[in-house]
Amino acid sequence: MTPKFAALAAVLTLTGATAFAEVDASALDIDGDGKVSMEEMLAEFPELTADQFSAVDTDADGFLTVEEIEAGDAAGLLPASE
Ligand SMILES: [Ca+2]
Ligand SMILES: [Ca+2]
Repeated sequence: MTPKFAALAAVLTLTGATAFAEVDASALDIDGDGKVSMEEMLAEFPELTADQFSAVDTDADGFLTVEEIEAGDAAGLLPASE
């Protein structure tokens, strides 16, 4: 690996870590019931559509868990947060 590619890899790793940390899923759970509703998601993601919510809600129970949000964020399913 050349120094140039090593630097690029370091930047990509850093960028990925930063993007992953952007969504603090536990902070989205406003009422503290352990899951995040569409209303709670809209407080952080005003641009979120019902289709996007459904795509992140992998078990289709109508609520998002921290795991679902983190997976959805990593997959680029969430819009930019405010
Ligand atoms: Ca909640
Ligand atoms: Ca769910």
